[in-house]
Amino acid sequence: MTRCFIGLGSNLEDPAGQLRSALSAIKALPRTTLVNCSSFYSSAPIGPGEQPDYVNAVAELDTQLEPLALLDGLQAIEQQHGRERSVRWGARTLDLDILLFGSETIDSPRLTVPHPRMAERNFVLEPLAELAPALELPDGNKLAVLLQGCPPNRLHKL
Ligand code: A4P
Ligand code: MG
Repeated sequence: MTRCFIGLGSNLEDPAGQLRSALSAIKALPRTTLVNCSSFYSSAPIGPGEQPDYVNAVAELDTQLEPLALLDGLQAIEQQHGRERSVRWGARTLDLDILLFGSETIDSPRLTVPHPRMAERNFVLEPLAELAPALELPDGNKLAVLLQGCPPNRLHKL
């Protein structure tokens, strides 16, 4: 079993509903147990153009899946939720990112773990700190320290 953290984000078509539905789908992934989920947060969009605010959360799970099999499962859930990939960082019905996969560091064409931009995003770090306040990243950085250095971004708990 590997303990993983997944970032959930949506800013289209009932974002909180998208996250609730995604959590049910994550629960149903094979060889995977949903352990916990953070509160839902509203956050200002990072990305091009005018976009609605996001709803973000982090889920904690235990899985026996290999990292790429987990990514396949998460991408299938994104597709089931009408995810269209056009503009990078554009508005989306559902984004599921593997933030951490145990203490592994992965650098492959389809998967980079830890998620390369998590350390500068309070909409990732804040919900993660709710679940695992004493967490350290594989490079030894402490979550609490990263959070202090993170730019603020109109984040509030829903
Ligand atoms: N990929 C590589 N590493 C990972 C990983 N750790 N987890 C690859 C998931 N996928 C990973 O992702 C593109 C490719 O990244 C995938 O095919 C996968 O093989 P995508 O979901 O198609 O595209 P994307 O999400 O638009 O791109 P990217 O660069 O992953 O964006 P981010 O960094 O996820 O940012 N603002 C707020 N407030 N809240 C948000 O949640 N999210 C984004 C997306 C931008 N602005 C936001 C938010
Ligand atoms: Mg993504």
